[in-house]
Amino acid sequence: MTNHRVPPTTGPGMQHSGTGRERLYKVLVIGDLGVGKTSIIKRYVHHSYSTNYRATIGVDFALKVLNWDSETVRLQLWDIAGQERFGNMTRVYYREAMGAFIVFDATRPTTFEAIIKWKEDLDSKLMLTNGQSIATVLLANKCDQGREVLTNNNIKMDQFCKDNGFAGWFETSAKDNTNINEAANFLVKHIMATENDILKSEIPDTISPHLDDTQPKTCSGCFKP
Ligand SMILES: Nc1nc2c(ncn2[C@@H]2O[C@H](COP(=O)(O)OP(=O)(O)OP(=O)(O)O)[C@@H](O)[C@H]2O)c(=O)[nH]1
Ligand SMILES: [Mg+2]
Repeated sequence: MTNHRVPPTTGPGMQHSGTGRERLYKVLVIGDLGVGKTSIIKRYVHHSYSTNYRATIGVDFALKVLNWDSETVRLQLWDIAGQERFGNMTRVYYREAMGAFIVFDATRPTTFEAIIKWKEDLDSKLMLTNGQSIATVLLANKCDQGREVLTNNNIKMDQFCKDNGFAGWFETSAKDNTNINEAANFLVKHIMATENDILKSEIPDTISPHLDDTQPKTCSGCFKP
């Protein structure tokens, strides 16, 4: 069965509860087939890992709740099947997302090449209200399988991120639980920064009236002859 169910979102941003501020962020997890998206989410949210591969069909969801200073941050993680890049549902899935992980398998160069295609797909279908792309972090997964040529040049990877609009990159392993919390915290920080930018850019221009005290005051509301 194709899973094209979409959970209700209350829209990105801040809500107030009795105990303090709450933030809800929709975060996309995208990348080619079998790179480990579902495994990363399972590790992050359910603290578990399995070697069995069951391809995600359509999209799956998970919720991670974080205590962030005195606030609660809810990450609604959208685990989008690798095969969806060739479908036409991504526009629907991307709607209202505030952040994204784009994942590749550090042992398979073709999945690294697909990163650009995923990023282009994302940027062409989703933009923040200030015209910027959403906070996006690159994950080089399966790093437990040895450091690969793909990522062993940190300077090159940093430059790749700069050139292609990624906030940063992490070598991760869902198997060994490497860098997953770190990458998520990094993404949340960048989402919060972009959220502040949006709020700033959305403050409407205010017009300050200059009252000229030398003019006689009239009352347009009273039609006195
Ligand atoms: N060695 C190793 N294997 C991993 C890691 N993460 C995932 N795998 C394995 O890679 C296979 C695919 O993982 P999934 O998480 O299902 O991949 P996916 O990206 O969700 O794939 P689709 O749902 O088809 O898009 C599974 O057999 C996992 O056990 C990792 O960090 N290290
Ligand atoms: Mg999956």
